[in-house]
Amino acid sequence: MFTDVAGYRLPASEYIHRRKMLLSKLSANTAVILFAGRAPVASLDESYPFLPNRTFFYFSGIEQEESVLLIMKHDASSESDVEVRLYLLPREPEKEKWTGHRLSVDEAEEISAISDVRVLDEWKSDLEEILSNNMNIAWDETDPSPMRHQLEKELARTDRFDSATDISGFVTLLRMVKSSAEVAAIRKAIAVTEESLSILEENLHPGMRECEALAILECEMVKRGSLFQSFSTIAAGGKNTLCLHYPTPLCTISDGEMLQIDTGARAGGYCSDISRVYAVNGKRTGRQQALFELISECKKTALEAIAPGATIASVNEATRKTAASGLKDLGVISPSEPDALTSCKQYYWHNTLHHLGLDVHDVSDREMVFVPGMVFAVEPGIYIPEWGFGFRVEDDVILTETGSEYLSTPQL
Ligand SMILES: [Mn+2]
Repeated sequence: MFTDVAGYRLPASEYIHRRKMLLSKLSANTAVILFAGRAPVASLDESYPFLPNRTFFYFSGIEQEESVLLIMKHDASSESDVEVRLYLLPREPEKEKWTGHRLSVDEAEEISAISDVRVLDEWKSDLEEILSNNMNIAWDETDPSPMRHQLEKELARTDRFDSATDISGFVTLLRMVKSSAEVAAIRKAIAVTEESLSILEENLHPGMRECEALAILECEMVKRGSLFQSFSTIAAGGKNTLCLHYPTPLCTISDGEMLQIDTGARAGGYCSDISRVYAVNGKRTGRQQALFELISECKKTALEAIAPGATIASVNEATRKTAASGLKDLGVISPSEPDALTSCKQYYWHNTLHHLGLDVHDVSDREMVFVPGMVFAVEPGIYIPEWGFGFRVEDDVILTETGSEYLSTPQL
């Protein structure tokens, strides 16, 4: 389940509002066609978990395979001359015995506030009607689902392909600014992550394996209803902290070593993304403490730089400056180095922040100037091979009218 946390859901009014925003951008005689997609095959009859296409989900709140959303605007001068339809696989008790409950018409309407719910069998003939009526087609060109590729073929056959409008750019702009319901979902996801982290912290001990830490975290998040987290949790100990997306957490973490955790529960489809570092014996060494303090300093710089009018590049630059001067103070970069900012890049080599939402690295226009309502994961990270470790500390932040505010509780 994508929505997770015991069915945590955004109110249906949210989807009504989003569809209204989309409709306001459409010209007359346009049909927006969006697909939920299906779980990709892993091997033979085994599939990867199903996660809905985010554009489809953003406008419907539905997370059922093979569903189709159709939003039509007939007359540009009339706000009411619109139609919204949802096409779903029909209820089939025999199949549901194998693969679980399918949504009824009433359930789908309750989630999406779409009253015109049809069975998927009707989609083919309805599409033919749309095409024969010469409606303009709009879709999400980034959608890799088989049904969209099928439609692509259909449009190529009727010579309509080049005239189809891609709405993904506009949807990106909508998704970059979060509503209060979206922020509430992200807060819920953060609460689950933080509760799980605090239980992990109580269970840390020298000699534990990275996978044990990972298992404790996943157990606590799943227990709280977050069945599919925002991404695969990273648990790296000792020198493995030098690998950003460390994929093989099987090593033992020895006395005196640090454990890097990068994790995030999901709620209502929305992600959290939090990184913490722990000394497994409960006490940071001098160098570990020094690096932790420098990263905290970088985070403070980033928080001050995240303000209306800033950009991802301006926050990166401000934060790297703090990192460069700190690394000089620590003697990692030579005090006589004339270009500390360039030397710093070998220790601080990833971005400081990314947008957070339905995707963990959420859709964004990277050049766009920050406006209130944007939510970021802020994760300054410094990795020092000469010291045999490095880490990042990551918190989730919202931009308000005046500046940035923590959504998560920063680590001390
Ligand atoms: Mn992150």
